[in-house]
Amino acid sequence: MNKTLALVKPDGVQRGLSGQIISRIEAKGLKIVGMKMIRMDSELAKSHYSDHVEKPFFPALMAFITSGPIIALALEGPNCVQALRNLMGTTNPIEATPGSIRGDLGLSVGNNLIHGSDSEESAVKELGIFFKKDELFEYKRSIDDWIIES
Ligand code: D4T
Repeated sequence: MNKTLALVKPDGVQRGLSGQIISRIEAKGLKIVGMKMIRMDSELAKSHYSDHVEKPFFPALMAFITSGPIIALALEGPNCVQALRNLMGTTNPIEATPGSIRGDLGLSVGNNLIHGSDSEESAVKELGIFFKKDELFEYKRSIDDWIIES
């Protein structure tokens, strides 16, 4: 089964929205197979956002993402990369569809609450950055047969 990475960003933790964000992920049917709170240091942040090094917003992004703890989640489910991206809404919360996490809870592109891997390739790379093998769990939920078509 495919996996993806979600991060509740520092604004989500500071605003007390972690529970609500994780709850939406669970309600969608995605299975949490790893979860931890960490504070990203600049080395981890640079590695995670290496594609954005040249962007004008990179310094602000570094300051923001390292400003406080985040919650990293490893998620599993069919088409989970796309499922999570749809649940999150577009990058700018003002443009994000109401009903999505960013559309309902955010106002600023720099404080957009949640990260989700943008492709299966990124998911593999990012899960490797945030989780060791023994921090990921394999288990069956009794509700899976009601969520996942066989
Ligand atoms: P992440 O990577 O955090 O899941 O966000 P997205 O995949 O939706 O968006 P992204 O990679 O283009 O941007 C990464 C991160 O940078 C912030 N950002 C982005 C910003 O502060 N100003 C900007 O103009 C853009 C485009 C928000 C997300």
